[in-house]
Amino acid sequence: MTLVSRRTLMTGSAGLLLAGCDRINSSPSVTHTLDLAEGLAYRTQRLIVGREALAPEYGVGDLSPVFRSNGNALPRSPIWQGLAASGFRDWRLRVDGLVRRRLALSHGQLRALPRRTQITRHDCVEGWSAIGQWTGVQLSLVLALAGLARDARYIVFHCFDDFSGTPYYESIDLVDAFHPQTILAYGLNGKPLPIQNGAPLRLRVERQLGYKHAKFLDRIEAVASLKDIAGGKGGFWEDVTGYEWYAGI
Ligand SMILES: Nc1nc2c(c(=O)[nH]1)N[C@H]1C(S)=C(S)[C@@H](COP(=O)(O)O)O[C@H]1N2
Ligand SMILES: [Mo]
Repeated sequence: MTLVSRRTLMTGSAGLLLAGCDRINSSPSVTHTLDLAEGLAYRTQRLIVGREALAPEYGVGDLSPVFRSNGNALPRSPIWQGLAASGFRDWRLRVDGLVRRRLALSHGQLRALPRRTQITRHDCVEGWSAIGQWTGVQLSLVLALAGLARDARYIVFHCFDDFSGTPYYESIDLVDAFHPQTILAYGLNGKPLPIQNGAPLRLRVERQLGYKHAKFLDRIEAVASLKDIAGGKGGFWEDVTGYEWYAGI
C-alpha cells in the first residue's frame, strides 16, 4: 500500500505546513507511521479479506441531482455559528491525542495539500442512497503530518453538532484511516461543501455506512482505546441506539 511518500511531505505547499518541523524527512515518527500502517494493512488483509479494496467510483453522469442532507443539517452550537458567520475563516481543524505534533489546520492549509476527488455512493442505514462527488485531503496525509504515536489505534472525529445535548462523534480504526478513499472533504459536486452536508469539513469513509461519515468536524483525536470516549462504543449512534461500530458495506 502506498501511503504518503516522504517526497510528497517535503515538496510543494505541503512543505509549508512543515516549515516549523525540523528533519521531517528523517523523522522516525513518519517512518514509523508508514511502517505501522503497512504492517496493520498486511495483517488485516490476512484476517478480513477485502478491507483494502476500493469502493466503486462512478462517473459524472451518475451524480444524484440532489445530495440530500440527513441527521443534523445546521449545528446549534454558538461556536460553530460564529465560525460559519465569518465563512469559517477562523475555524481550525485540531488534530491531537496520541500524536507527535498537534495540528491546527485552516481551510487554506487543508486546500493547499494534495487533493483527491472521488464520485461514490453514500448508503444510509435508513434505506436511501445518493451518488456525490467529494473533494478533500486524504486523512492519511493529515495523520502523517501529525505523526501517530506508537500506541494510537483509532481515530475519533469530534463534531460541532449534537442531538438533545449529546455531541455527535464517530471513530474508525487505522485500516480505514489510511485507506486511500478516506478523505476529509471540503467540496461536494465541485462546490464548497454545503452547510447541510457538513461544512466546514466532513469525513468520507467510503467502505462504511452513512452514519460513520462525521460532518461538521471540530477535532480529530488519535486514541489507544474507545472505551473512555463518550458512551464508549465509538460513535453517537453506537452509544445511543446500538448501531454497529464497524459498518462496512
Ligand atoms: N456530525 C454529524 N455527522 C453525521 C450525521 C449527523 O447528524 N451529524 N448524520 C450521519 C448520517 S446518519 C448520514 S446518512 C450522513 C448524512 O450526510 P448528508 O447530510 O451529507 O446526507 O451523515 C452522517 N454524519
Ligand atoms: Mo444515515
